[in-house]
Amino acid sequence: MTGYHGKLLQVNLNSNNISDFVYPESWKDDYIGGRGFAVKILWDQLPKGVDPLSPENILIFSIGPLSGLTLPSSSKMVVAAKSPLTGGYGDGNLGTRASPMLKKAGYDGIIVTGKAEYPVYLLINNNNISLEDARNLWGKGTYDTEAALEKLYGKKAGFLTIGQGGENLVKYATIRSQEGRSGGRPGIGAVMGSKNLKAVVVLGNQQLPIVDPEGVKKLGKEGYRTIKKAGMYEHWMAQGTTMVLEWCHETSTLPTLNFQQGQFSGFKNLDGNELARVKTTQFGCPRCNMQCGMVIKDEAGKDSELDYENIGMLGPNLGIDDLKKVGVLNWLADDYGLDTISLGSVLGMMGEASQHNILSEKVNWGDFDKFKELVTRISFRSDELGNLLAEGTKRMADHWGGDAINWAIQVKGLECSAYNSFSIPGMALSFATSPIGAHHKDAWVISYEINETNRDSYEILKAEKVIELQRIRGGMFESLTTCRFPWIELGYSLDNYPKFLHQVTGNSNWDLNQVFKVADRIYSLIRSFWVREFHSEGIEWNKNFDYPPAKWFNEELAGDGPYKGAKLDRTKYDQLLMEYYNLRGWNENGIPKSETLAKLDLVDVDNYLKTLI
Ligand code: PTT
Ligand code: SF4
Repeated sequence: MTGYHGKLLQVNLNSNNISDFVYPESWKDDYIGGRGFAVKILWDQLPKGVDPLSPENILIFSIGPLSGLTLPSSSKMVVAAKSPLTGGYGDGNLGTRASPMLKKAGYDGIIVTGKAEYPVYLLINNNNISLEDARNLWGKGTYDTEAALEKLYGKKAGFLTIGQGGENLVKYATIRSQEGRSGGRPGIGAVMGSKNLKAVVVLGNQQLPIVDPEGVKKLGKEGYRTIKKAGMYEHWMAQGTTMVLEWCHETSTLPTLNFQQGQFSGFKNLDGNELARVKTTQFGCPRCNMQCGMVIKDEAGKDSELDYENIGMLGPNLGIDDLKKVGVLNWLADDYGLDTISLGSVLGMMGEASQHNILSEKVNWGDFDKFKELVTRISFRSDELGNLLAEGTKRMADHWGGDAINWAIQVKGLECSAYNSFSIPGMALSFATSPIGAHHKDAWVISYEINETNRDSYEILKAEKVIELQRIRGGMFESLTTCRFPWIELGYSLDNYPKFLHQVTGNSNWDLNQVFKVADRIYSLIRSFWVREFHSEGIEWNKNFDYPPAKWFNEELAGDGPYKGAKLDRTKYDQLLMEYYNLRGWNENGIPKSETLAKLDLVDVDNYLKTLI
């Protein structure tokens, strides 16, 4: 009983071989779980230079020592692989019943390699593991797939599914779960599709490996009570993440018309107040009392679950000011299993290309019907345009050439989430140095930057804050693996997490500093993975990969508002980036230095990198 099962389930779809992967004891202290285990497996086991959509790629479902326990918002799971969108490390984090179920089934994760001869789903029922025929599910959306599996295995099972987007290898296809959650923005759903794996079903009822169950129960109960008593709890329960939309408009950071502008005249039709007015129900991930899944009846009569990112990217970014129409695009993305952020960015780029008259086929801002038609053409790659848009904004820019790179709002190929950062250098740095390509999840520094610093300055404290947040959010929460919302939204103290770790594992050495050292190890290993994979393509890693979207340097923020005309300064950004590297112990190309890797007990990784550079 050590807080872990000590093994991951290993499934080879080429041979149908199913076995246990017993990992070294040291991984628990060195990588904790979740993202930490995922990158360690990819570094150790993935042959370099593998095509992400080939059978050789490794698909990982990884939980952590706190996953699924009765403590606040614990039912998260990391899904990871080499990304088909970026060619580097890719992962996502979704709330799913598969997380507690996998723990109860006796595994700390699942490793999938190979490609099944025909579509299958993986069925895990404690120690009974099988691959089942999924040919009758192939071609179905995620809602119907989950409903069909639920009929067979009941509501208590955990489900992970892909839709037609994953089947057709759309490069930003995600994995979906429990009729509302979606994870794996950098195309982890496409990796699942490339393996002919339609779904994973998990059922378990074994005892959990906790050293001090009574202690966890007590601290967990206190946690739920603390969260309910938080001053913002009621407001959060009314609006969830959508409460930030109005703030983004006010601060000129709302992505509008493909990030050309930062304010949207129709924002009141889409903000948290409007959502609270029209929402029909709300739900949460298992083990959570914060229920941020806000559901509305969309224009087509479907139940559509909306978060801020979905609304920002499919509303203002496309010039659509009707929540029920946004709901339709969001529902389709959920059913096809596409990431709404990248989808909104791809559609926005199409809108901007049309604005510049470079295409024979056009879409006008606000043209809901046309955007809706494009979502389906993308999901099925049904024609030349749909096929191109399925590749993401970076490849669209390569294809169109000329100024198109200014319309691709991405870093390393992954599209930016819904925070327009023309005049926000710290947030730009956060997007640029996120370990999976542009995503706000590792360091949402924007509210600190706007509220507590000189907004458009390039002070070193911004680089420090980005790293602090990356350690907490990208390191701690992604490896534990629990939801970060109790802390970030309602102030649940970070100090609770090492306490839980101690109670679960029996290791009394855990404190925040120890956790942050693991976070730094994970970051440097992920960076080394990118360097290795790019090198295998003949590309030498350099600082240009850590630059925010070209638009924020090359154009000025348009539209209304006090920040009209703002843009980033390349020389100052460069200095901020160097300060970031310096603080991380990485060299001027953004590659971890030998002494840094030695301090993080990654000498083997250093030795390997020395053979490349
Ligand atoms: C996350 C990204 C986000 S982040 C959102 S809304 W957000 C979008 N949601 C999508 C969706 O829905 N459907 C869809 N088809 N595509 C979507 N793409 C977008 O995906 C998510 C919540 C949210 S809501 C956030 S911030 C927090 N993220 C956490 C995280 O990353 N780690 C962690 N330890 N805790 C977190 N808690 C919060 O979880 P990706 P989810 Mg998602 C419908 O996974 O790939 O990281 O993309 O996980 O279960 O849906 O919860 O304003
Ligand atoms: Fe899931 Fe939201 Fe709860 Fe986090 S706060 S666990 S995303 S319902």
